[in-house]
Amino acid sequence: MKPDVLIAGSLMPHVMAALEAAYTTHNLLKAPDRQAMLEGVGPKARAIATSTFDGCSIALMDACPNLEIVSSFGVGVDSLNVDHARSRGVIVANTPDVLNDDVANMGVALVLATTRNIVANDRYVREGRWAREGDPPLARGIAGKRVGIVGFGRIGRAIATKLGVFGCEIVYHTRNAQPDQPYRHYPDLVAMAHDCALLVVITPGGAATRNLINREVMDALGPDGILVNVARGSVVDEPALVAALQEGTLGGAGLDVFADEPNVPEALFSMQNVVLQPHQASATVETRRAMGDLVVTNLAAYFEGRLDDIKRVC
Ligand code: NAP
Ligand code: 8YV
Repeated sequence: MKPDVLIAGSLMPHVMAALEAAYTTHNLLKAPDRQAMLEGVGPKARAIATSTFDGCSIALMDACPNLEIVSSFGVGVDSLNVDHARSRGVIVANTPDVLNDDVANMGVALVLATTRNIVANDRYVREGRWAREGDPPLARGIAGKRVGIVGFGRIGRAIATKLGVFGCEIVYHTRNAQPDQPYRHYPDLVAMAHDCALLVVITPGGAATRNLINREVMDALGPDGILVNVARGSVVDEPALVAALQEGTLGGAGLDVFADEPNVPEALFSMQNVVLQPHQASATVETRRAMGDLVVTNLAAYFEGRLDDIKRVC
């Protein structure tokens, strides 16, 4: 008999097709009465397939008393209640590594877009201002600049390698130093911000990193400093960021993620020194396909008893 799998997140068509072929699926997102579906199907569901975006609430897990595994689309697990899953002995599988390159590329793209005024200058040309007013102000280079990476895991290290090619001096902040890395570790984030021209944030979200980038960190980065966030909106104190940009105590920002997506503080819209993205760091055809494949292969590894092949956080 095929295992019963609850679909609790919006998944790509190729993922849905593979899951529907291998399991008896129950799509909560399409249920006319979600509660009724949960009451009927919850007790027999052995797996939940979801995404970082849609998450997996404690109530959803607990509506599935025989749950064995949650397989999620995305590397971030801040929306998946991992501690609760662990306490129940439920495996939480995610999609690490396959997105490192594209997420790191977005970090690099935001570094270049903010320092070189790419978006503001694009508008300058389209609005006919180049012809009317002449060249825009000079931008800033990044060769020789010190860039602090906040969070130095799979993606943070990929960003370091890529920015190294541009001649940046890389330093990093994490809770634990990584002695095998050739870069300076700063245990003190404010001290690192003070010494850097740019910060690139790529930690997990969740309680441990909430508002890690606070006003003190932004002030240390300073009026010429640039903050790039490809981690989670929750890692940056967003009202403090808006205030620092409005007051000119922070030089600019490149933001892929926000505290209350898809809502973005309107004050940012008119700022020429800010580049905004709608949470697109992993959003390429290639990477999203690979992430989707991993949602499927993680479940297959579990149900085929190949537990060592599961990409999992618990
Ligand atoms: P990872 O390999 O687990 O690395 C996480 C890094 O963050 C580690 O170096 C860790 O070091 C550090 N860290 C954790 N808590 C910290 C804290 N309180 N203070 C300072 N550093 C801390 O994760 P990854 O695969 O690189 O992914 C990182 C995150 O990127 C994901 O969790 C996700 O939220 C985000 N992400 C965003 C997008 C997007 O679309 N924008 C796409 C993919 C991922 P220590 O444990 O030593 O502190
Ligand atoms: C996706 C992400 O946008 O992997 C993550 O943690 O934030 C992104 O890759 C997200 O997973 C979509 O649900």
